[in-house]
This record gives sequence, structure tokens and C-alpha cells, in this order.
Amino acid sequence: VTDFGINEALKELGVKDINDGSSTGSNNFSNGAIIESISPVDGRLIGKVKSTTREDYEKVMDAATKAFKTWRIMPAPQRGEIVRQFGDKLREKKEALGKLVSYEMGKSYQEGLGEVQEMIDICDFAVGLSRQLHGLTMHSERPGHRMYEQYHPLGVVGIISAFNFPVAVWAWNTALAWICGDVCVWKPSEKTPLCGIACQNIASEVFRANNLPEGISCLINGDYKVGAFMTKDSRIPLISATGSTRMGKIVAQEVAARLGKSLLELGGNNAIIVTPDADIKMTVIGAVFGAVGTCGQRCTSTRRLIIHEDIYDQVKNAIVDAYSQLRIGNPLDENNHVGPLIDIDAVKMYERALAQVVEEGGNIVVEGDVLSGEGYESGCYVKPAIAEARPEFKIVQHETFAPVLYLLKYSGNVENAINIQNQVAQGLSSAIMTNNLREAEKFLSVAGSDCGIANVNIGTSGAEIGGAFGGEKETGGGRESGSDAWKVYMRRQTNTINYTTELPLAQGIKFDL
Ligand code: UN1
Repeated sequence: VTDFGINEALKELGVKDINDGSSTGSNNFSNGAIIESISPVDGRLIGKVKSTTREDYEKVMDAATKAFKTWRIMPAPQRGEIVRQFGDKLREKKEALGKLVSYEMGKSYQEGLGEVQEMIDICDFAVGLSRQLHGLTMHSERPGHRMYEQYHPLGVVGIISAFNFPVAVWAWNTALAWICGDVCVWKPSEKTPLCGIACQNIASEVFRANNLPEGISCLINGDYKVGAFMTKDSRIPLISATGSTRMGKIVAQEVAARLGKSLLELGGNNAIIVTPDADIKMTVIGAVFGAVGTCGQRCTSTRRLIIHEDIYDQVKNAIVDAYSQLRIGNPLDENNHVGPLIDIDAVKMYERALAQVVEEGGNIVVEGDVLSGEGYESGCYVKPAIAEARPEFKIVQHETFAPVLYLLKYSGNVENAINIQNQVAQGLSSAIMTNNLREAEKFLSVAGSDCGIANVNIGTSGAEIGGAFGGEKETGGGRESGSDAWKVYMRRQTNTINYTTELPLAQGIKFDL
């Protein structure tokens, strides 16, 4: 029996012998209750970490606020150099970290590698950006005056991330926050604590090698109660949170109550519109990867296919056929396409969704199932399922974090499909498959998709880091990663300088003494 090199990987990442919860990586002050990391791949205990108590948290905040004083005065391009070194370390550890992601979270090894690649990409992006934190200059209305704006770091940025992208989402935030001059306190999901420790180890190594305080990157462990230390803490001007809409609503209110800023990246209910002018072969690849990739646990996963009635049967048959070829099993084995769900609770949600779609009048076209027997001992492996449904079904309105795909039929023109696509509370990712320019442009127009991401002839998942990532409505409105998302990690200051011996007032107001 091969362990797919997982032991070696754990050793390389410094998370091999964490079995009493004590040696939980550098700059981790945690001393609270034990959190066990159980792999959904084989049900084994990978390691234990300790959660962060209120007292521990104060120590973390102490280290972070102290580190900020050093970090903020370092010129941004020099901070970029540190992020460059961090990106290089990630290149060295790509295979090991990709494996840990796959083993602790359950996504395929290829997708684990892809996730680490996203980290590397955002580091490169951030290095360039470290010389481009541009503000504008303005012309003053007063003679002999100059006006400009500049961006300063915010301070301590709190990051709350989810199990499904246990390393990349942290990197999107930290790489940008660091070059902006912020320091970060990170609470990874309690379902993937070892990914957190592995990342923390890599970051600390870089900070130590450069004689920088490790408090630039801090780790806290635990569930939502530990997250609440941060959301309620006015020493943390920005909370960046990824997870469910339910969680986001709580975080948003707690942060807003103290007038802090929040960056929210919450649920999606992403659809692909398939028009009569679609390339069916491309549609199948995009839809199947979108629906079953990461076992349907991406926030960008494809949940709904909105198919024109003229090609409905053809598309349905092609997708059902593709599903019959899916291999489900150990995600470290590259012969498999689909790994397990994260845990038994997720399996129950999957089962409930399938029961509910039938209750509401849906028709199952690819049966779901919880797999058992050899290789499936963890109880987390399920068969990706497909159901024919109607847009108004409650379950279709709901984001089920599992590989359940709904087929919806539309007739008439593309506006009808766009209406269905926009009829849900979430607004993250969307796509249209068409070779018809008019349909594509309509979909991208002001009267088109209401999502933060709208694609033509590619699926809903797998966004590149160069664009701003996030969505509207119940997705939370935040934007992370590329474009000008960096601005949320900084505070803008408008400066007016008078280089004359007069003090004229703006708006021409006279005030003579
Ligand atoms: C997420 O699921 O939280 O676009 C992030 C994608 C990935 C990121 C997903 N690049 O699917």
C-alpha cells in the first residue's frame, strides 16, 4: 500500500509529529482545547493542534501590533522582496503542500497543486504591485497649493478562511496585505488546521531569514468563537472572511458594530447558460469540471445548468455520459477525478439535497450514493449526482456544498435564461456557452449577469488571480486577489500642501482678522 508520499510531505512541511498538539509551528501561542485533523481521504488522524484561548489571543495581538511598527516603515518594494522570497519557498514546497492540501481537505492532487500555484501567482502579482501602490495627484483650486493622495497600511488584518481552499485564499489576502504594509492574523478553518501550520512555518522561515519579526504573520486556531475574538476587536481595522453566507452575515454585523471594514467572500449558486449556439464538447468539459471539481466544494462550483430546450436532450445525454466515466476515490491517486467530501456533515447535506429535490418534484438523472467498502472507509466519498429541476425549487435557490448539479430548461431568447440565472440570492460566478456574439454581449451587458464574475465559453470555476475575485448580493460584495483589490488593505489619505505665505480658504470664503 502506497501512502502517495504523504509522510514525506508532512515531514517536509514540519507537521509530521503534531500528535499532542504541542509543537504547533512557530509563532503560534495556542494552548487551548485540542483540535484533531482527520483526513477525509482515509479517516486517519493526521495530527492535533491546540486552539487559541482568549489569553493566547492577547499574546498574538501583542506580537502582531509590535511587528506592524517595524513592517510599516519598510519601503513597499522591500516588502515586495520578502514576498518574492515567500513565493520562491512556495515553489520549493509546491508538491509537499499540494499533497497536504489534498490529504487534509480531500481535493485531487492536481487541484492541490493548482491551489499552491495560485499562491505563487499572487506572490508574483504582489511583488510587482509593491512598486505600484499609486495614488492620484489633483490640481488645487487655490494658488500655490498642491494636492495628492497616498495609501498607508491599515494595521492588523484579520483573515478567516474556509476549508475548501485551505491555503490559497490566505495567500490572496496575505500577499497583498504584506506588500501594503499590514500584518496578518489568520484563523484557518478548524477542519484544515495543519494546512494553516504548514503555511505559517513557510512564512516564518522567510521572516526569520530576513531578521524580521514573525508577528508579521500570526496564526490562531479554533472555531467561530475564536474568529469572534477578531471580529469584535477594534484593533483590527479589516476582517477578510471567506465562508458561508450565514457566517458572513454574523461577521459583517459584528465588524460593522464597531465600524470596521469587512471583505466578504461568501456563497455562490453559479450557473452556466447553454444556448443553441453552444459548442457542446466545450460545454461538457466546463460543466463537469465545474460541478465535480473539488467534489463540488468550490464557492465557484457549477450548481445549475440553464439549457435551451432545442438542445436540452443532447446536452443532458452528453453530460450524463461524461458522469459515467468519473472515477471516485483517493484524491492522491491521479487516476481518480473526484475525492471525498470534507466530512460526514457534508455527506448528510448532500443526501438531504438529493431527497429534497425529489420531494419538490425533481427528476434524478444520475443517482447519488454514499460509497462504502475498500478505499471508501472514511465514509466521505459520494457519487456526483444530477437532477432535472425547476428554477423556483427551494433547494435550487440554496447553495449545497456538494456535487449536485441541477438541469434547468429555458425556451425563447437568452433574456429568459439570464432571468433564471439572476433569480437566486447569490451573485458570485456565472457563464454562458455560445458562439453567438449577440447572446454573449447581452449576457455581459448591464442587463445581463448580475454576478461578480461573468465568463464566456469557459465554466464558472477556476478564476485566475489577476482579476478581482468576489461577488454581489449574498456573496457579500468583497473583492480579493487581482485588479485593484489591494486598495481595501490600505487607508487613503488626501494631502493638501500650501507653499505660499498666504492662507486662502477653499470655496473662496473670506475670513479676515
Ligand atoms: C473558493 O472556492 O473559495 O475560481 C475560491 C476558483 C478558484 C478559487 C475558488 N480560483 O475556482
